[in-house]
Amino acid sequence: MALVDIKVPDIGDFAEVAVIELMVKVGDSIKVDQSILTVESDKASMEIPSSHAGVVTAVKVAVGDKVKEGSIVLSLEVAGEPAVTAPAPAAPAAAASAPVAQAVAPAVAVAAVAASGPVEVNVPDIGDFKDVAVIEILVKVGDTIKMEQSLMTVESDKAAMEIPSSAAGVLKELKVKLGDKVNIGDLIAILEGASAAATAPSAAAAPQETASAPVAAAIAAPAAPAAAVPAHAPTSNTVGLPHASPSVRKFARELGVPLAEVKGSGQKGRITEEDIQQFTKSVMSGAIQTIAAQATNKPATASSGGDLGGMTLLPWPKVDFTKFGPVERKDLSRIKKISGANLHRNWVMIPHVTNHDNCDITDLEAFRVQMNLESEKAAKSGAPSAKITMLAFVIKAIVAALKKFPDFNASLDGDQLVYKQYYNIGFAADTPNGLVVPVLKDADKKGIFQISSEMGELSKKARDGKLGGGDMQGGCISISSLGGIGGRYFHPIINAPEVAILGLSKSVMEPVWNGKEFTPRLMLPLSLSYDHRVIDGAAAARFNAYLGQLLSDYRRILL
Ligand code: CAO
Repeated sequence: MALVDIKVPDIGDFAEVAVIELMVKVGDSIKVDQSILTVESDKASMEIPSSHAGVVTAVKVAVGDKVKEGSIVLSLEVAGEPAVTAPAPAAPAAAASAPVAQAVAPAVAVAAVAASGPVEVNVPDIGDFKDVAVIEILVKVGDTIKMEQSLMTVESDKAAMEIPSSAAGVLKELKVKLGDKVNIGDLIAILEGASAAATAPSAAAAPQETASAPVAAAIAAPAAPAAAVPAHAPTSNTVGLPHASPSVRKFARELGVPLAEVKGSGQKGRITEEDIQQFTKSVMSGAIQTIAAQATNKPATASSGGDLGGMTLLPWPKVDFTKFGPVERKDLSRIKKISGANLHRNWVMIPHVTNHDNCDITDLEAFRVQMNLESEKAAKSGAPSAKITMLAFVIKAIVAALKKFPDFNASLDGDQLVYKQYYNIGFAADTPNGLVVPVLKDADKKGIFQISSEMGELSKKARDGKLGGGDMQGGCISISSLGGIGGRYFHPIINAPEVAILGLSKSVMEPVWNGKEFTPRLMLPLSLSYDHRVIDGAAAARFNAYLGQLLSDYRRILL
């Protein structure tokens, strides 16, 4: 046993952040990457994970303290470690599990600074974040927006941040909706009768704070002067808006609890997990009704069932399992929590249909085995060698099928389809912490050996928990292969915003009628789930049949 000090990791551009929530106490056993406290700047809150597993012997900070990168926050008794001061967890880009946040300066208003003209509000500099999801919209069309008022909350898998407006005026149009992904520069709102950031008193009034605040990039519209952007992130522009950490917001969303209706018991009215639980209990017991339920006169949380976006759901069964025998409780892993939420959304929002087919891979498997034998022999005489996998052949074949059926290489974006002209293939990888989907990039430009070797590297990174955000982005279609494990056909869930996913099951020798007799053939089951809003059943059957033809006679790929 040794004592290890746990420090605040790289928290981006923040100089100092306030501790707003302690999530562990002396005596707690904690795991690596478990969130230990929540810190908050004036714009983003983030959870700080532990770099080590062990038992907490001392908590070195209190709620309200200010901390920065390198501040010691906990002492842990760690098994089998020399007494050290633990290095802070690696910077976010290097460690997928470290929290990351950038202060969000006000959304950038561009175009006219004139008092009455329309003003476009764009996503400001949000640091390294890409494709952050809009999880809350805090205003509605017709609202009078104040300078620096928060317009919406966006969330990555690590931090939630509010996007403030850099202009005042009446909200004429919202350009995003819940669930949309946004990036720096994206247009999010149009204000009318606006005065833009150039006139913001806070921009001029707080020079000292300005010096230490991150500077937002101004995104200029063509032929329009970019409005001056206050570099200081405002401090008290969220009056009346709920304050809660990312995990509490997520918890509330999972239960369908409207955060705006929950009274926070934490510091400065911050909403805690207990507040959400208490609110849920009160709704379930009928002590209170949500505003939505009052409107429809029905109970309305996910846990209570009720009216959930038109679906009437039964309450989740609440069982005291200990009545039936001993049990052990374990927290869901971070990956399981993230993938679970994604799978749930995709399952509920995408009308899935799955087309099942078989294809004859007897010759292809014989070729693969022969190539691997030759490779092994070559390796014995010192030549470079690599094992080639069936999945690599399927990836190459699926690229050919995507080229023939471009609808499968599309994504829905509102009323439009985005047709991709690149071929990045995701593959589900089973890891000790849960399911992840690394993406093999530019598969059309790579040969079978290179695909096999890159897949091997990505799978290893996945198992070691070392995949970076970029390794899991940009997929066109995904493959979920359970072939090495077993089973006969399944119904894979589409990885939005992709429109299809191919499931592979275990290939087996089967008697196949060739017109004259039954012959033993190695048959690979293909289960193609598709988004029926984009792909018709006939197209899916054709895609699967074509893929089968390619795998049955790989020469066809050259045609
Ligand atoms: N039929 C029969 N055997 C198969 C097969 C198939 N369709 N596909 C692979 N195999 C065999 C291989 O021949 C290999 O056997 P040998 O070791 O004897 O050569 C073994 O299974 C392992 O195959 P592999 O090393 O080629 O690995 P893979 O390409 O099949 O899979 C990966 C790689 C990362 C996809 C896999 O490790 C994995 O994580 N699979 C699970 C994916 C998953 O969880 N999907 C569900 C998601 S939805 O809930």
